[in-house]
Amino acid sequence: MLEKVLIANRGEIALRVLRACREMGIKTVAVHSTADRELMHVRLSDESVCIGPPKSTDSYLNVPALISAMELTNADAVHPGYGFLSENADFAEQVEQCGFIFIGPTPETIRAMGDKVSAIEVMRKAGVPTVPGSDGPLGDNDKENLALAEKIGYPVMIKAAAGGGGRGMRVVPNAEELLKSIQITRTEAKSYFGSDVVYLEKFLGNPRHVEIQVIGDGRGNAICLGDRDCSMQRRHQKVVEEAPAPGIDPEARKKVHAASIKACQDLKYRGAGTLEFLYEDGEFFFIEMNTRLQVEHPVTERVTGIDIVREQLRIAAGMDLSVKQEEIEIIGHAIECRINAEHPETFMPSPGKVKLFHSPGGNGIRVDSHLYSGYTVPPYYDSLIAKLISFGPNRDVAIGRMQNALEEMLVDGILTNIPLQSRIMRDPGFRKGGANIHYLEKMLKQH
Ligand code: MV4
Repeated sequence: MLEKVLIANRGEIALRVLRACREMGIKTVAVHSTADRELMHVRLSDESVCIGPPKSTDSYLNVPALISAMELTNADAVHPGYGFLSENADFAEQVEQCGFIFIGPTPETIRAMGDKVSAIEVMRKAGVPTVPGSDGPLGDNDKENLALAEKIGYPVMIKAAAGGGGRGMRVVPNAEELLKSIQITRTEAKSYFGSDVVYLEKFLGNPRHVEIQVIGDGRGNAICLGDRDCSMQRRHQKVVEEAPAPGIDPEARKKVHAASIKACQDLKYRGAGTLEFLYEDGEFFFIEMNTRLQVEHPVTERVTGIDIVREQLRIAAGMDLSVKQEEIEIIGHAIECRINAEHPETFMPSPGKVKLFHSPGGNGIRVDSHLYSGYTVPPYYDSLIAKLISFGPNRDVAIGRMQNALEEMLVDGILTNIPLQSRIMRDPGFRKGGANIHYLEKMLKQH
């Protein structure tokens, strides 16, 4: 097993990783900025290193500082959590070149999936269904591009190969707009990501965002832990996630799970990963792959009984996956509400001192949070302060338990989106299940 893991992250996910390490007898090193000395996981870790000033570019994204901290503390491995350097192939490469273990896929895999054009090609070759489109980068031949878009059918979308998560993309309603849109997206892509490579896809008007959790051992063995629905989002920020995705066509689901496993086997994928799909009219279309642990991993853990972080640590140590595909069963339903320190209506961040924190509980409730009474939420980082995860034998019970938990939870001193989450749990469109990616933003406009 690994002896000592450095946790290159902060907040709830740093605490989540620390808990898994401690359970497994692995020593932990916390790294933190000067604004994060009071973090819960810093108190609980075996050692801690201050890696820089509050700004994340100077601390949590500071590669030399992180590698120095690994050397200083004699850590074996680094867990990047999500965000920050978690999908940075150059970081993973430097970690390995310095003789340490990166807890995640190889730098080559991270790089291949970071380029959306190459990710789509890899998946298509493995038999994963993709969105009809250019099947490669767009060239500079206007006639060919017009012919391609005509064949695919408008509206189409132009996306940056180096983009993702909603940045560097544009909907094109008709042929008149195509060439101009390609140019604009290229220019934006060049300035945002340093690459002007773009590709084209058919635009899906009302899809759901359904993603599939996979884990590979890096030697060609891979398992699928089922799917999650993350359609409840605002401005590309997920608000509620659930597992399994409700109301999915069983045949389509079986096929896409099998294809996702096959892709991970072909890739010799190492670690935890998520294949993102759009789901519309009973069909799945792959769009991107995330090569990291995701915020919403607990809903999958709850319905499978598998500890995903434990699997990540085992795989990093060269061990086998702890379960076979035949042993994996999806039981019941889990929902996650992201609790943010923000105004429930304006979404303005609301950092500050938490005068009182009371965590909810009861049957089927999990709370992943680094909050405690007296903690000050700093203004420099994302506003996620807790994840409330409810479980039940079915979706209705999970919703009922979530409603109780939202009412029990107390966070005094700062504003939170708890009232918004309660409103979502009461909303008939959410309660029906299967709302699409536009539902929440439309719901918010009504009020
Ligand atoms: C799309 C799409 C419709 N058609 N691709 C947005 C984030 C990035 N991961 C991909 N995104 C989309 N790609 C095609 N061909 C609509 C979106 C999209 C979206 C996707 C998932 C979750 C929320 C979204 C919100 C707006 C647009």
